[in-house]
Amino acid sequence: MQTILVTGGCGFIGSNFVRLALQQLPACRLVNLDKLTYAGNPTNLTDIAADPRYRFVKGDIGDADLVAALFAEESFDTVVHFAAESHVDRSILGPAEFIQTNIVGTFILLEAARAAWASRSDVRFLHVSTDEVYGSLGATGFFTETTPFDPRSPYSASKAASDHLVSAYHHTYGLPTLITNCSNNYGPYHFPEKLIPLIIHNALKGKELPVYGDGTNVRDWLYVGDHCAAILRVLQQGRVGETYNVGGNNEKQNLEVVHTICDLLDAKVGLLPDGAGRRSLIRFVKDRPGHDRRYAIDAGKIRQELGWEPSLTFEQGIEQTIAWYLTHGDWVEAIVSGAYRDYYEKQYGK
Ligand code: NAD
Ligand code: TDX
Repeated sequence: MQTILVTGGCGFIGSNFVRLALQQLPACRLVNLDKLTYAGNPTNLTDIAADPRYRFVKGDIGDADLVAALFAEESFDTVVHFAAESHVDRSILGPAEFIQTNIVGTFILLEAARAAWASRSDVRFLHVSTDEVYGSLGATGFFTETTPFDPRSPYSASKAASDHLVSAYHHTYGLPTLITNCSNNYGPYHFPEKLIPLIIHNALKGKELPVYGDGTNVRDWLYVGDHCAAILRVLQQGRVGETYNVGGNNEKQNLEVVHTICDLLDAKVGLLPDGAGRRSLIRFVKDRPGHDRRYAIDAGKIRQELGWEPSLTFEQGIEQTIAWYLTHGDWVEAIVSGAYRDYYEKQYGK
């Protein structure tokens, strides 16, 4: 039986992964270690919480004693490491937590795995990372696994540091590691501080839709379920010590994404009470400092070596995502009226 430690399983991607792993790996045991920061939400996993194969542990990956005790108690053979501070804007406002969780926390997990696993080769440590470590592209070109790191925000710098540590533990200690660097995800359970869920929520409420700069920055969008499937594929078939880029070949300018959401919502729920379409809510606001211009992933390696392909286009994925948010209004409301309320109201009004 495979015994998996998932870190950050109550977040956006982690919760989608936990659900998929329990479906796809019937014989696994899965322990979810999550600190439940503002971004961690146990209700993301209400449907599987009673599964006898699943255990939730509230705790910090930076707590070395707790992590070592969990390794001793559960005899993990697999780690899938999602836990991180993940929002670029927050890393600009206050980088300290990003350094602590993303760098020090990853180091503590690596140390625990090294101590518990000694020289075992039948184990895997999969580190989930981002394309942002590669920096910013101009109008052309793609990030490959050999693109030099050039992180520009405290968030991406902390993720780059953690990627380097994971790689170093493979080269120095022979730890059987895998790294995935993925482009922007979207889909169910996406925390409403990030562009797509924020725009959906504000557009439904008739609130302003903040677009940074001129809205021409480009992101390469991937449906979260496709990212989770890629992680499982890398876990099962990836070559130890390797990095795999994951992306959906869905480059869009931010303004295009916002227009698409506005138009779909107008069509699905009707125009605003004053008869205007939701594009009228768009406001161009002050740009993010150091805003990366364009991300675009070359996913040729994972496609050719492991046969992974995204299953949804952006057009299909955004339809499904909007449908999910329309039927999960309570989930968003609970977040924006709970502990997150002060931050949200300061930015977007009551
Ligand atoms: P998220 O912010 O939604 O979730 C992060 C989770 O980690 C939360 O449940 C939080 O409580 C938990 N956590 C934070 N600090 C912790 C700590 N010290 N100890 C234990 N748990 C802690 O993030 P996400 O968007 O789901 O991203 C997950 C991972 O995927 C991150 O490592 C991120 O860098 C990476 N990633 C994200 C994207 C994206 O588009 N969201 C793309 C590529 C890679
Ligand atoms: O209000 C907004 N207005 C706006 O124009 C917000 C929140 C964002 N933006 C822009 C900034 C980016 O160009 O939209 C784009 C997407 O922004 P975010 O949703 O904040 O994502 P990004 O900064 O690209 O990072 C995301 O993808 C890579 C995740 O948050 C990271 O964790 C992941 O590594």
